[in-house]
Order: sequence, then structure tokens, then C-alpha cells
Amino acid sequence: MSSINYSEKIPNNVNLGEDRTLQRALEGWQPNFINWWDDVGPDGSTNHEVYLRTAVSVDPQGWAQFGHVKMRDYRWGIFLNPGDANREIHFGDHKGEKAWQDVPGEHRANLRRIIVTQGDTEPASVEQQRHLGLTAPSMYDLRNLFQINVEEGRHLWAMVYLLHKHFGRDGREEADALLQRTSGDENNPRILGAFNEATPDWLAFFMFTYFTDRDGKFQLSALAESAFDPLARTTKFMLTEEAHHMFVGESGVSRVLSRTAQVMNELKTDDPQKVRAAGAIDLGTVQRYLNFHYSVTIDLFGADQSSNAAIFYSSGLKGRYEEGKRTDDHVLKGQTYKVLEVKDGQLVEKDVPMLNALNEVLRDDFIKDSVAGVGRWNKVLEKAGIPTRLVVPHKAFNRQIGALAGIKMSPEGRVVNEMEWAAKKDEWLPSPEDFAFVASLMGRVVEPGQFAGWIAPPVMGINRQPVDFEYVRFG
Ligand code: BYC
Ligand code: FE
Ligand code: FE
Repeated sequence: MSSINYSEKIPNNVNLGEDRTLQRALEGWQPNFINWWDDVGPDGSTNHEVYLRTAVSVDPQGWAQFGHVKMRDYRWGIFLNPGDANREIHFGDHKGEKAWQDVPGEHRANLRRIIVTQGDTEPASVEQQRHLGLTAPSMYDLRNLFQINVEEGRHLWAMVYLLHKHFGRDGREEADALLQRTSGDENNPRILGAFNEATPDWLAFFMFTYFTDRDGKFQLSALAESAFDPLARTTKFMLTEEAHHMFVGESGVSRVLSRTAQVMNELKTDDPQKVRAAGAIDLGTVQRYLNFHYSVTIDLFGADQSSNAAIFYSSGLKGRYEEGKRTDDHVLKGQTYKVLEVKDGQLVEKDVPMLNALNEVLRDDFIKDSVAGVGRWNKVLEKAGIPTRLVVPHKAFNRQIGALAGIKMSPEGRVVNEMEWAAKKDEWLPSPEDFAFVASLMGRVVEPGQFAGWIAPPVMGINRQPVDFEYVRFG
């Protein structure tokens, strides 16, 4: 069950060959996917051979095989974690009943919406990152970008499989629409805000993979609890790939900090202009990028009070992060949770029904996890003897979704008026000038073992290969 059949056009471990209608439908979607990849996937990459890992089995041990492949020939496919025939629903109103192998009619519309929203983010991120290959700081980083891109492509396949297999005609239409919306397109944008923002440079890319791919971790973990077993099993496997995406972000920012600290120490300065003149990224700019990506990403958890979230949980469609490790009743009726609200222009806490606050619960879990990594970034500065520390901004800073969207906040959590916001915005969020400066550093460095001057080399290579390994063979 867990080994993957690569002899078929669409690699899979779901016995696709036994369902001819589904197989034909997916084989009909496949060329559209390849056209999409050619049109808006990684720019100018068609003939490169990239040292990629490909899944060979979904077992926790040794699922990956490494080798040079053209990304177009990457074996995108359908891989579900092994199933447990006796699995029970363990939260919500259906707690204790058998998990569903098919979609119950009454939950069809909501499940489709969740799967479409999840699926939409995957190709969106590939579109957002499509030009980055042209300005890679090293061949090692280029390879990591491409690895992430092919895996996000596979995550799209994972959701398209569910739509085709379980949602009939509307599922097929939704699968087509996933290739038609485009990140940042005014007329047909991606569904969620963060996925229509630009990822203009590699500092943005590292922040995106640290913060936004971590939204992926938390949303996928919540879906991995789903009563709809095929969704639970496919998202579990997707999570194994997500770890590398977040690693790229965390280590990427660490390497930026390490290089900046080195320059600051060499020049014995904390003057941002001097740091910039020496070709490194000043810590103020890093902090502003962090503020932006953090605030845009916490919006992805949705409104702090949401009847959708209550319905998704009670009907068993979406659980909480690590639902199984929690010791409450897993039904949550009559319980409350604290959310923030704006009252007379000030923030106040209030208790609301827990079920309606589940978006906030997941956001708070995300925040805890994000803050831990920011602490690890600060260790890099501490070790280098630099007193500056990075911090995540206040939860209400720069929010566009939910109750906090109505308020202007400083990163420290002070309510400010429109005038102060306008005056300070460029100290709190990346300014056009910051973007222009970071863009000016983005040259293309792709000789094996060479690194751009604004980033330190990694501690080790990929799959125990040396750092100066030929990770990409240019065609
Ligand atoms: N932008 O009741 P609410 C990943 C809308 S990342 C724009 O809170 P709900 C990845 C919302 O649609 C993981 N609109 O909504 C990472 C609703 O609209 P309507 C992605 C937004 O549905 C990196 C209204 O506001 N997966 O995998 O409870 C690279 C009221 O909101 C936004 C998922 O998100 C926004 N940010 O919660 C690659 C999991 N937020 O109906 C990949 C599936 C809310 O009033 N999605 N709205 O017109 C969900 O579980 C839920 O849809 C959400 C939103 C948590 C996102
Ligand atoms: Fe993904
Ligand atoms: Fe990801």
C-alpha cells in the first residue's frame, strides 16, 4: 500500500489503475497542469537538471530518493498515508463514529470549499516565486527553491485528486479553476490575501517560507484530523514535505543575520547605511520584512470569530492542531476563549464561545511556534555579540481580516491614529526604498560553492552532499 507505482503516467499509491474513469479524468487534467507550469512556473528553468528528492514511499523512513531531474519530468503524483480501516472520528458532534471514506451529502459544500482553499494556495506560491531563480544567491539556494516549487505543485495534485475523486462534476470544474486563478491577478486573483502579495526578492522568499509555509503546517495539521479520511491521509503526507520548506526559511534568515552580524563586527558599526554600503542587509530592514510577513500570514487564519470555523469543527471537517494530544472533551460546547476586540478605539479582551474562536485558537498555536524560531534567529545575533533583537509585532499590527482590521497599531501594540500611521509606516513595514535596496543586492550567483555577499553559506549541503556540489546542471 505504501509503495508508489511509478510505472503509471500518474505515480500513485491509491490503485488509480483500477478506476479507469478517474484515471482518464486526471490524465485529462495533467496536460493543463504542465501548461500551467510552463506558463507561470519557475522562469527559464525548462532545461535545468535539478538535484531533487522524489517520494518513493510514504513510510516515515526513507521515502525520499535524490537525483538530477528536469522539473518538468518530476514525478508529480498522488500519495496518501496508509489508512486505518477502524479509524474513528475523535472530535465534534460525530465523535466516536467511523471516519468517512466518502463525502457525506450535508458536508459536501463545506468540504469542497476547504479543499479548494487549500489547493489554491499551492500553485499561488509557485506563481509568487517564479522569478526568484533569476536572482538566486547560490546554486544551493536555487535547488531549494526548485524543490519547494515542485512539492507545492504536488500539493496541488493532492487536492485535485480529492476534487476529482469525491466531488463529481463540480470537483472537476474546481480543479480547472485552480489553474485559472493567478496570484496578484486583478480580475481572477488567488483566494487568500497573502497569496496575492509579491515575493519580490530572496529575503521575502525566506520570510514567506518561514511564516507562510508554517500556516501550511498548521492548516494541514488541522485537516489531518478530519473525519473525511482521504483528506486526513493526504494532508499527513503533505506535512512531511512542509518541514523542508520551513527549514529553508529559518536557515535562510539565519544566514542573512549571520552575514550582517559579520559585516557589523568587521566595520564596528550599527549604522544601517554603512551596513548597506558594505553589501549586507541592515537589521532594520530584516525586522520590517518580518513585520510584513508575520502580519499578512496571521491573517490567513481567518476571522477571530467565525461561524464557519465552528461548523467545520463540530461537523468533523477540520480539527485543532494536535487534536489527539489535547485532554478536553473534543466537543467544546459551552467553553470560552479570549479574543481581542476594538472598543472606543482601544483593544479589549473578551470571552467568546470557544467553537466560534477556533480560527483564533489555531492562530495562537501558530504564533507560539513562530516566536520560537525568532528566538533561534536572535541566538545568531547574540553569539555574534550584536545587541539588537528581532521581535514579532503585536497581533493587531497591520491586520486586514477579522475584528482587528479596524484599528491602526504600532508593532509594539500602541493604538495610533491615521496620521501617525502614515508618518511611521515606513519604519514599521518595508518601504519602497527598502525594496529597492534589497533588489539592488539580488544578483545571480550560481557557480558551485559561491555565495552572494549578503548571505552566509549554509552549515551543510543537501542529502549529505558538499555545499559546493553541482545541485543544478544548467541546460
Ligand atoms: N484572505 O469566517 P472566516 C499553505 C474570508 S497555507 C482573504 O474566518 P473561514 C501554503 C473568508 O473566505 C494553508 N479572505 O472564514 C503555504 C470568508 O469569506 P466569505 C492554506 C479571507 O472560512 C505556503 C470571510 O473572510 N490552507 O498551504 O472560517 C505555500 C470570513 O472569514 C482571508 C487553508 O487555509 C484571507 N486571509 O476561515 C504554499 C485551509 N481569511 O465566505 C501553500 C483551508 C478569511 O465571507 N481554509 N477570508 O466570502 C480554511 O480552513 C478557511 O477557509 C480559512 C478562513 C481558515 C482560510
Ligand atoms: Fe504546500
Ligand atoms: Fe510548503
